[in-house]
Amino acid sequence: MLDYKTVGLTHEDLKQMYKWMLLGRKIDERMWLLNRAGKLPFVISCQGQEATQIGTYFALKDEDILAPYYRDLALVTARGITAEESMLAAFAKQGDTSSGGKQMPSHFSKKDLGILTQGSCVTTQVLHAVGASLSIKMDGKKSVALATLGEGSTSQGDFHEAMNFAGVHKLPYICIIENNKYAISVPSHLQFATDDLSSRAAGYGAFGEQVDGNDPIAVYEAVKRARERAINGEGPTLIEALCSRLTPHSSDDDDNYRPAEEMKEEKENDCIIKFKSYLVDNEIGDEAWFKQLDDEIKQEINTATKNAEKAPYPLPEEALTHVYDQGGEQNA
Ligand SMILES: Cc1ncc(C[n+]2csc(CCOP(=O)(O)OP(=O)(O)O)c2C)c(N)n1
Repeated sequence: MLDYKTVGLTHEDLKQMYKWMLLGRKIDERMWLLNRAGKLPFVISCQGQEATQIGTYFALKDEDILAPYYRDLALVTARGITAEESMLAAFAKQGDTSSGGKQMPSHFSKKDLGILTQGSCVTTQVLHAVGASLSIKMDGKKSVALATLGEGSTSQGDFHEAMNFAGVHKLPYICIIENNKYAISVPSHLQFATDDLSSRAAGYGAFGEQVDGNDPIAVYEAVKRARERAINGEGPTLIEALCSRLTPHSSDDDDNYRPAEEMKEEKENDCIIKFKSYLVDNEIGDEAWFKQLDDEIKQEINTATKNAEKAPYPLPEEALTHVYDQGGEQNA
């Protein structure tokens, strides 16, 4: 773990980081329970990727635009989508911020928070974020647009087109690959032939860097520097964060295709456990603090679950809302 003192983070920052990582993890775990109890149709996890997401969150400012992907539960929760709103989306209820309960779960978006709406085709979000970064540049604003995606998604044409365009126009764009080493069941060596993905940045005229995605401090540092370069007009950055995926791809599959030994290693490398030990070793959090946090989070998730479960479904008359612009030509 990178030494927090070298990057200017305080004890309070580190506690906040841990809190957001844990909240993301616990909402996710609850969703799996609800899925196995037959209450939620589908879950796709952030588990193992919380350190990357929260390190990223901490390096950004409210005015930055986010185009996340379906595993970014911890990131969007820290940004302001509440546990209850995520539960409403998972239960397909009216209060879901992305579509009023009509989109698949984990298609995070909330306009007020600068979280762009997303499609189900992987990698489309990188183009949306590059478009946002072009508008930021044209408006002369001092902010950035950031997209995340899995390493398998970098095989899509959209990824290369987005990076190339951002490099050519020196856009304030940050792309984070959350490399969890699998695209559903396809391992890295069948996804790309290079040793790493960050070195591709040179070919796009971007800055590239690989970081330990299980270390939120290292990710924070890398994204902070990327943001500074972007604001200074130095163009885009491609960050490859090496993450662990602690669950199957989604609640619809199992992970029989992964060797047991590999899964054991991933679990030993669990970013939440490692970060907790770091806080304990550095005397930043004691047992009483961890216990209180666990209790608060449990309470928050219990309330979110209960409220979402009893919330109303979208009405049949809403079938065409949130599809086209309200009052727009296509919204007959
Ligand atoms: C264009 C497109 N092709 C295929 C899919 C089906 N699909 C959904 S997630 C996924 C795997 C993506 O893997 P990766 O980008 O590595 O992300 P991870 O889920 O591992 O985080 C695929 C193939 C899709 N949604 N969109």
